[in-house]
Amino acid sequence: MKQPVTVLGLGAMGAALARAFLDAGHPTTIWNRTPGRAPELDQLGAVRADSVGQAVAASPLVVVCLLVDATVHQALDGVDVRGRTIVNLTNGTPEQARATAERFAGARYLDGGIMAVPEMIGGPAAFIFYSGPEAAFEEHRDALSALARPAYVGADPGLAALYDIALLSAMYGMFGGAEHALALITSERIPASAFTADFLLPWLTAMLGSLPQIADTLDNGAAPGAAGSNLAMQAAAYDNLIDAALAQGVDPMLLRPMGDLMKRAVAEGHGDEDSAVTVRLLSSAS
Ligand code: FVH
Repeated sequence: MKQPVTVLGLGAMGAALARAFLDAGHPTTIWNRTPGRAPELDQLGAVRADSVGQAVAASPLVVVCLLVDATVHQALDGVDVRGRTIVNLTNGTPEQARATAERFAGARYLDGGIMAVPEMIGGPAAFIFYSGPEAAFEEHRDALSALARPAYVGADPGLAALYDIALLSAMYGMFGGAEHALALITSERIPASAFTADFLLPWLTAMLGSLPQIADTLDNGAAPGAAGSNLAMQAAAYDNLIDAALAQGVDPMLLRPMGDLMKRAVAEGHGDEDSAVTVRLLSSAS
């Protein structure tokens, strides 16, 4: 008999999580603010609770996947969570996660960050960060493995959100660059699909290969100078990116901050270093 689980929230992601638990054979109780959402789960054997309190009472493991942090507090306001393990997979900040952990002090609270879109849940590429009491994570590791590869990152409940937001920030920065590239290319009516397959994806993949070197510089403090692509050279060429965008009628709003940061690094005497120095400038900004 697999461990019974409850899923609160049956949006695109919550429904995918519930489906993965059902596929793995977990007796699954579901609840959603708007009744009747994700009707396919009923055919798969889910038990639909009439109230959030009834749903929480049904299982020792309660997975919450609502829109934002405030909705978690609204939905669970006044609900008795004592004796439950609450796993909150709703997107939020580290500070929100720590505050929510205090709010659920009567329960064991794990915060999580889902690194997947709904279609990836239950598949090999999906992973989920967890943080909070390690014993609670270990007790439920098997059940949580039905959703995605679990990655426990520490006892501080804010850590999973920090990892999550770090990866989302990297993704949005990368997409911002790619979207700008596509705006340039389509400004000349060049087909976006062929450009993406033949050049954009291979180029980004190759360039991502420089990340371990930057990370090594950050970890080990050594900044021996950039091998073949120092910051002074990059900053000098960067004006061309802005000028070309303007000439093509493309707004360079996504590119400008990166150029400003590189120029600052050069002005502060780091022209012969690699991009690790810009990480340090960002970290010291606050
Ligand atoms: N979908 C994705 O690609 C991403 C992947 C990474 C993780 N995110 C986060 O997952 C959370 C849920 O996202 P979702 O895709 O399920 O979102 P929706 O389909 O919009 O469903 C939202 C659910 O939240 C319920 N809800 C909203 N407000 C309240 C409230 N005040 N009280 C109770 N429930 C509430 C909503 O219920 P209803 O509108 O059907 O009544 C849905 O169940 C999210 O944090 C993503 O950032 C997804």
